[in-house]
Amino acid sequence: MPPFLPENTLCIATSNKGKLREIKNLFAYYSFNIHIISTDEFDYVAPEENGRDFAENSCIKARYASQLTQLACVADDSGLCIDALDGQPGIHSARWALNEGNFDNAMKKIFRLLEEKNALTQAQRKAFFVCNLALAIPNQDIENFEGLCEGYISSKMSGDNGFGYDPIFVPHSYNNNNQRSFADMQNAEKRVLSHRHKAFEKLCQFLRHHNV
Ligand code: ITT
Repeated sequence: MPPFLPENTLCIATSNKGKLREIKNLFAYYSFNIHIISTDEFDYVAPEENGRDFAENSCIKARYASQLTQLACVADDSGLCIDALDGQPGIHSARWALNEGNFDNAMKKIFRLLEEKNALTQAQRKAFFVCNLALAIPNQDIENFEGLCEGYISSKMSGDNGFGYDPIFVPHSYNNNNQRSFADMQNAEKRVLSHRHKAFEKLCQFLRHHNV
């Protein structure tokens, strides 16, 4: 029987170095017997993300990469959703940073908007990260896997690890009494708690089910 994944290879479709590092680490941690490559090895320019939600956007990216490479491709669409800001920046998380010039400015904008709303307590600053992973395999139906991580927006940036909005997001966790942000955590600790890991666990189950 031919392998479930063409060339026994899975290609990670992203132009975001932080995501790529985390997804590669997840594949290494779960030790699959497949080749993991990324769209860095191809002439890949991310397509326009004009979907209405995370799932539509991850499908757009995975399908596009799979057509380009003729390989099984995993794409990640993710973002930070803040209750007091009606779920923003949400699917526009990357765009906010682009429009503001960088992530520091985007995080400052979030602080400013929350202050304007007088959202000062942890409960008022509730937020969650979402990750939707899409798996596109040539000539097969596309699959989606989603994970969430709940927490709140801190009052100042903290930590040098991770990427993107990690310095202002404090995940809820039994051993996070001292309110560390994702950027304060080592890779392994973020990996366990993260939205990306939760989506990845579902992807793993699917791959194992198909004897990958
Ligand atoms: P690709 O589409 O090429 O994968 P992107 O950066 O444009 O890269 P998205 O459209 O999914 O990716 O945007 C997600 C945004 O949310 C992006 O700005 C990330 O930095 C941020 N983000 C996603 N997961 C995150 C995490 O675990 N920690 C911090 N920020 C995160």
